[in-house]
Amino acid sequence: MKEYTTELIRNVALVSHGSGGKTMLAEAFLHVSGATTRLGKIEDGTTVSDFEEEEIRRKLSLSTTIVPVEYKNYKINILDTPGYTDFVGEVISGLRVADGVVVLVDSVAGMEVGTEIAWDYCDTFKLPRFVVINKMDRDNADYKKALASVQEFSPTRLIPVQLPWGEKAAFAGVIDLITMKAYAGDGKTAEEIPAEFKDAAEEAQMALIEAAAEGEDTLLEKYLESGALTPEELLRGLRAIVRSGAYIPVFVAAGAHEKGVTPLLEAIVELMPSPADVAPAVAKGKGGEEQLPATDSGPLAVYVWKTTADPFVGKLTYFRVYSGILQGDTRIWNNTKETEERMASLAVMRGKEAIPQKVMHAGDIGTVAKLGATNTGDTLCDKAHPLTLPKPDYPAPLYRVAIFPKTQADAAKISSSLTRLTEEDMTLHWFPEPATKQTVLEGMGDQHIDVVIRRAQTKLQVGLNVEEPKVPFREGITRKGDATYRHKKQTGGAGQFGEVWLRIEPLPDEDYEFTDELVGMNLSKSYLPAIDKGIRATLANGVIAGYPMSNVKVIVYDGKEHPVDSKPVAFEIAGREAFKLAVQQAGPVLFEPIMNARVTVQDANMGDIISDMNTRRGRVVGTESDRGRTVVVAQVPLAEMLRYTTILRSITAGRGVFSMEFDHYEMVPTHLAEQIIAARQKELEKEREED
Ligand SMILES: Nc1nc2c(ncn2[C@@H]2O[C@H](COP(=O)(O)OP(=O)(O)OP(=O)(O)O)[C@@H](O)[C@H]2O)c(=O)[nH]1
Ligand SMILES: [Mg+2]
Repeated sequence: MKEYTTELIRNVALVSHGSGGKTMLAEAFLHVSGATTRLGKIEDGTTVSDFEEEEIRRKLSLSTTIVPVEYKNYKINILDTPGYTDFVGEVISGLRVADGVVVLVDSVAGMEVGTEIAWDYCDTFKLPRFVVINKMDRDNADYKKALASVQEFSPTRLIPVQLPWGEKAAFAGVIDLITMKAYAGDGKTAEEIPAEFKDAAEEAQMALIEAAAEGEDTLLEKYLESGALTPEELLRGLRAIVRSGAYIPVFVAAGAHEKGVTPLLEAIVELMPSPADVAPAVAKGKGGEEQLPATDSGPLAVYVWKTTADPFVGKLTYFRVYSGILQGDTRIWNNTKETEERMASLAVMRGKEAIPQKVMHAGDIGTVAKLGATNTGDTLCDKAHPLTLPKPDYPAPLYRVAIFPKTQADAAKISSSLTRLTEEDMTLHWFPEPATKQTVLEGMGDQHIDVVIRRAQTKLQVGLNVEEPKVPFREGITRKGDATYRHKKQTGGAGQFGEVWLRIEPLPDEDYEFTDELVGMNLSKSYLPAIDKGIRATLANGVIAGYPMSNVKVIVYDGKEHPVDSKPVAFEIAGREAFKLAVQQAGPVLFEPIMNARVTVQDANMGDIISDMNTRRGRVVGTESDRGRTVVVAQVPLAEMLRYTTILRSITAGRGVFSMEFDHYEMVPTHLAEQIIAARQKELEKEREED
């Protein structure tokens, strides 16, 4: 592959709802540009972009793949993102390094929820975008209806730059309103617009010229005076309104049949910005913020947007050079990890194929193998000029499972494997949950977790089982309690003796406080640490249901000791038992995590969502309206939300999305708490029998 300088590079992400045809469009780009001799198929598992075993098995994309397309003198780095909402983290990572986006809209389904989510992220990253009404060959294709559904959603005006040349089986290609030519099939050659489309094309071109004239004051003046623009002026104006985000141009295609594909490539190089045309990246440097225009002469600033682990290749780091020029086989400074890395040789990936590169210019996207410490989100730079590029926000996890190793050998590898997997995937998290003594894995949905478990098996050779996780309840008290306990044991020679008198009270703002009000000589203060230790151990393991207890203040106010038999261990036991007795008097309760949830659905589903929330002990705090959708805001116990991704999918036929984050702990209603305590007591009994 040639070396491409900044102006000749385009970084363009493809986004849409699942199955919008992104991977096939990328495949068609490669084929028409001559990079491949055969057009792969999703059904045969032969596309360049969906090369991972799991992608082939499921016939859909699971991660963002990079597909460089060489067209004319340009290189278009296509970022093919997954559409299934569980993998939204990959979309965010892809958009982070894109300068423009092609949004695919199915000609039958129109705007869909996955498209809406991706659209909102394009707004977050302020990316100029194209809309492509795709799959125009489908039986029920309806260009006008699909376009209207996008316009209804988009606050930005849409402007067609092409018209479909027929529809459904009669879809022959595209009629281009810039050149006023028709392009049949893959669109490599231009021809006259067929007579029956002439009037429609002329009318549509007027609208296009009017929009393009807004791009520049001089163009607007000329348009107002003469009512026309030359093709060059039209293009110039169009470029301005697309890059500024004033308008979104609309195209048509049938990617899988390669129809409309060349005109689309042409539009990408003509209208989408090069890395040099976008606002400079802003990095944190030693002296504050630094603006980094994409030039080879700037300070080196490289952002890592993706990392993969492969049993054969090892670790592969995907980066974008924001500023400066990157050479292979050198040393580089990882400013995030504050460590130097040895860079092996550089490559450009085309799906799974690595194409070696000597250098990468500012703005380009490439890979390097076998970096030790570097992970997704890190910045690589010159040690003498340390810089940190910002990492995007990823959504909080929505779905959690408890993880168990399949075998003893798997148990030994579990934490290192989970750490590796979570380093690769910014929406995946794991942690040991002390409250339930389970290993928890959190992600965006059941499919996400399922894919991760399979990757653990195939890539890291670690077998994992998954179970519904326990809820991390907490124990607490509601009023004061008071108790005394005497521990006395006489076995042969030395005995044990310790007696503790204590009070406990609720402590709203702190987990635990231990004090004393000892006066006189009944109990020496030197035994207090032992008492404290006994109570702390009990707090960790809980008193009523086996969950950790918190928000308790303990006041030891008296006790008794024995000149010979008193020793710390005796007070540890006495403290523990006195504490347990006090808890029983102090109105012990269970607390549960309450989440703030935002559920976004079509207006028609609002009633169902609210009544379902009521059955989940949720409190609807309010509703907001957002472009034809309703956002239901609720506070709801985590215990009721463990499988909400699936529930929501079934209530809304896949058209709803939600987000949630932990907010606070609240008391579990008595009747439920009783059930949980009884279940835990049974479990404990069983454990005791097994021991
Ligand atoms: N009729 C028709 N079918 C298409 C077209 N493009 C893709 N398809 C089919 O639609 C399905 C999904 O295509 P993909 O290219 O995998 O879509 P995608 O957007 O990459 O899907 P995800 O990766 O799951 O988000 C496959 O069965 C394709 O064969 C098209 O232009 N016309
Ligand atoms: Mg795909």
